Parts: sequence; structure tokens; C-alpha cells
Amino acid sequence: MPSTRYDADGGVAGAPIEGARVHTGSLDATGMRIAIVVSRFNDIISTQLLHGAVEALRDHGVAGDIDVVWVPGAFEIPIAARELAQLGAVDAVVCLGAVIRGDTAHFDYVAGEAAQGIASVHATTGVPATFGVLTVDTVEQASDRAGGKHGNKGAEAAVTAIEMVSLLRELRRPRTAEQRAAS
Ligand code: INI
Repeated sequence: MPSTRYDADGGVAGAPIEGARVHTGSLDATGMRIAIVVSRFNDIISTQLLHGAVEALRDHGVAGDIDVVWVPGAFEIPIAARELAQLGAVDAVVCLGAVIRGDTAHFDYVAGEAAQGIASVHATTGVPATFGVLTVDTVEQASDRAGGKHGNKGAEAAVTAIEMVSLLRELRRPRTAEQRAAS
């Protein structure tokens, strides 16, 4: 079920446009199988991201088919996400963690590898892997984004996963001869 989304700033994303076919994903997750990979490092934050993600998945119709996989740190998220994607048992992987800047360059390596590694999962497997890993300077900034005043990025990553699964299904759907002729 394609959907039209209206941006808060008045923009219209996904609206019909004359002379073109517009493809959008829906947020109906009924029947979807979703895995969540979450890192234990900074688990005061990542647990909040996890709760936000699970709540969002359930709110959108994922019933009982949620696997939660804990890894030690954000650096380890990509290998677990890749394994899940390659097994073919899930429709999407939601990746959650919190990388908080310290006094050394460690932050840059962990955050960079997590981002690149997660991006490479969906690029190489075709299974959406969404990025709900906070990369922030302080615990307060992390808390604001893990159910605080800036929302819950875990929930956002979960909803994004649903939309991408739906969109890919739409793009992969075989077209009838009539549909091809009309295009
Ligand atoms: N892992 C995180 O998830 N967040 C961090 O802030 C973090 N810092 O700051 O070090 C972190 N480090 C651990 C890393 O992800 C690996 O688990 C570790 O390097 C072993 O491979």
C-alpha cells in the first residue's frame, strides 16, 4: 500500500506526479521479520533505543517476529548484521548503539567502522540495515536522542526498516504485460 508523506516544512514527498510512476514504501509491517542488533557498550542508552525500536515495530504490526541480538560494541554490529542478512531469515536488520566521543581518536574509528560496515551490509546483501547508532559528543546528547527531547532514534531506525522492506518489495514486484505496456 503506497503512501504519501507530507513533510513538516510543507514539502510533499511521495505525491503523485504527472507523467511519472512514483514508488513509496508503506509503514504496514504485518508479516515482516525484523532483527535488531544492539550493542552493550553504553547500554544505559542502547537499552532505551532498543525499547523504542521494539515498540515502534509492534505499533506498526510486527507481531512476535522480532529477534534481538546483543553484541559487545558498535564495532561488532556489522558482522552480526551481515550474518543475519545472509541467513535470509529476516527482512531487515535494525542496528542500534551509542558511540560517545572521548578524549582519543577511538570514537572516530568505532563510529566510522560501524557506519561503513552497516552500509556495506545492505549494499552487498540487498537486505535493508538501518543506522540507529548514535554518534554524539556527550551522554546528555545521547539521552536526548534515546527517548528524550529529540525523540528516539531506535524507533526511527525501526520505522525506516519497515519502509525500506516495503519499498523494496514494491520495486521487486514483477510487472504484468499491461503495466509494462503502459510505462
Ligand atoms: N563501543 C560503543 O558501542 N560505543 C563507544 O562509545 C565505544 N567507545 O567509546 O569506545 C565503543 N567501544 C568498543 C568497540 O565498539 C569495540 O567493542 C571494541 O573496540 C572491541 O572490538
